[in-house]
Amino acid sequence: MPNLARLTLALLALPTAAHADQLVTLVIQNHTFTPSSFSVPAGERFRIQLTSHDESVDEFESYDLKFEKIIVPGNTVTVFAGPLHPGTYSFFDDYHPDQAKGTVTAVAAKE
Ligand SMILES: [Cu+2]
Repeated sequence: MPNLARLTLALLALPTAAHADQLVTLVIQNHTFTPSSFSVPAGERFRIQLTSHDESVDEFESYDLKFEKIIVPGNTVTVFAGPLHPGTYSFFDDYHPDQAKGTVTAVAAKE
């Protein structure tokens, strides 16, 4: 087998997508996020799937994580975020920002 083909096969065998982006599931109800705080591994992309049990439209937003998404009652939306440096980042419902707030903490992997 030509070396190039052998190399290609070897690369294909590597676990390039060792794990899919971590999925975090949130609910918003009465303009309150549950959970309102969660952790993710630093340095990895992740997804946040938010389902609304509110009775009015919300806007799921984060300046820190750079997403902004309208969510209508009864719907589910997914946003992508990360990879993050270790630290705590905030998100909120831009239509009820004083009430609906949450944080994501990116935790460095142990060496
Ligand atoms: Cu709201």
